[in-house]
Amino acid sequence: MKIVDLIVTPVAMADPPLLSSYGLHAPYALRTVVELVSEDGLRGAAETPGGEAMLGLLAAVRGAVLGRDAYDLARLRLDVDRVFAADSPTGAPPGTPEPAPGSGLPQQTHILPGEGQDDAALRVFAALEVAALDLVGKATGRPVCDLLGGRVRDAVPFGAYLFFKRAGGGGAGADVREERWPAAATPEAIVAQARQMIDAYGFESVKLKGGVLPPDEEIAAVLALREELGPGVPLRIDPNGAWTVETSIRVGTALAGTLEYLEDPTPGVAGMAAVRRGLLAAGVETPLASNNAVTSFADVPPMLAADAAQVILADHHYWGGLRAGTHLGRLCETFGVGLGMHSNSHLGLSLLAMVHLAAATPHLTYASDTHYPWQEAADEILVGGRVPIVGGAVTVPAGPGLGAELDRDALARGAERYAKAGYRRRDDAAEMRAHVDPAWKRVVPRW
Ligand code: GKR
Ligand code: MG
Repeated sequence: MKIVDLIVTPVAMADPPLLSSYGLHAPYALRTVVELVSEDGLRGAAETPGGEAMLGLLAAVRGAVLGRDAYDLARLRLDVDRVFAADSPTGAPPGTPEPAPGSGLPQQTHILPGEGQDDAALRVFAALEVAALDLVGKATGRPVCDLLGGRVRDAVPFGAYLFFKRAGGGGAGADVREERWPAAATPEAIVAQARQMIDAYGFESVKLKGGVLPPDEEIAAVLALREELGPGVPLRIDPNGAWTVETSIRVGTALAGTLEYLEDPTPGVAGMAAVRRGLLAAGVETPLASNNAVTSFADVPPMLAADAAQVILADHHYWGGLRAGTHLGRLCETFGVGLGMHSNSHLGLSLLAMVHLAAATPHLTYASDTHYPWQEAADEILVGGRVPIVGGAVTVPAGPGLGAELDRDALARGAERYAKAGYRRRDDAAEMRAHVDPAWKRVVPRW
C-alpha cells in the first residue's frame, strides 16, 4: 500500500493556566496532526507534540516517507534515523532549547518530556508509525490493537491528573474560554478539583502535579486527598524533579503508605537511585516512577543497575511508537518493572493511540495519565467530538484503525487557532515570567 502524501497540520487548543516545576501553561497548547495518504485515497492519522520544531522535523523526512509501503515500518525507522544522523549528531531540530548552561544535568531534566533533542528521530518515527498503523487498519478493517497482536483488555483505565492552577480557562482574545476548573493553590482547592474530576469522569486513581508549592504544602494536599477519597483510591505525586534527594526522602517518608508511587521526585538516574536507597533505609518501599529520568530504552540499563525507578511511565510519542510500547511492556515484565503511561496536553487522537497500545500490552500495571480533562470539546478534531471517559476508562474502539476520523472543519479551526495564537513552542517559564514573577527561572531541585 503505497504512501503518496504526507500532510502535516499544526493545531492549537485552549489550555488552562496549569502550574508545574516547568512554570505555567500558556493559553494554548500545540499539537501536530500527521496524515499519510495511500495511493487508493485512504488516510491514516496520528497526533504528536506541536510547534515549529516538530514541523521542521517532519518536513525533513518527507522524502523517506513518500513512495514507501505503509507496512514497511522497520526500514522506515532506520531511514528516519539516518535523516537525523546526517543533519546533526544529536538529531536536534533547529531551535530546540538547550539544557540550562552549566547545570551538569542530563538534558531531559530541563527539556519538557517529548521535546528532548535525543529523541527527535524516535518522535518523528512514532508519529509516522501511528499514522501508518491507522492507515493499514483502515485498509484491512482491523483496529490498531489487532495489528499490535490483539487486545488483552476492552477498556483502558486512566487516572485523574490534578494541578495547582491559576484562575482562568485558557484561550485568548475573542477566544478566551470560560473557567471550568477554579484556581487551586491550597489542599482544599485540590480536594475540590479531585471531586470535580472524579464526578465528571469516574477516575479511580489520582495524581497530583507537584513541584509548585513548598513540599510541606504538597504533602498536606496529598494527605487531604487521602482523607477525602479514603484508602481505596491510589494516589501519586509528581514534582518533575523539584526536590533534592533529602527532601524527596523526607516527602516519601511522610507519605509512606499513602502513595501508590512517587514520580520523578528528583532529577536524574543517580538522584533517583539515591532517593530509593534513602527510602529503603527508612523502611519505605513506595516505588519510584519516572518519565523524566527515564525517557528512552537507553535509560533502562542504568535505571535497572542503580534501581533508580521501579515503574516506567512510557509515552509512545517519544519512545518510538506503539510497537516500541509493546516491546517495552515485555521488557518491563522481564525485569519486574511496573509500567504506566505519561501524558502531555493532547487531543483525542493521541488518547486513542494510547488506548490501543494499552489494549495490546498485557504488562500495563497502572492506570495511565491523561491531560484530556483539561481540554475542551470546542477544540476536539474528531468526528463525533470528544472520546468518552466513563468510569475512569476509555473503551477500546472496535472500528478500523484508531477507530476515529478527523473532522475536517474542526481540524481547520485548530489550524486557524494555531496561526492566530502565535505560540510556536511550549515555554512554561516564559509564561511564568509574564504572569507571575519576571525573574522566574526553572531551578531543579528547588527545595
Ligand atoms: O503539563 O505541566 C505539565 C506536566 O508537567 C507535563 O509537562 C509533564 O510532561 O505530565 C508530565 C509529567 O508527568 O511529567
Ligand atoms: Mg511525570
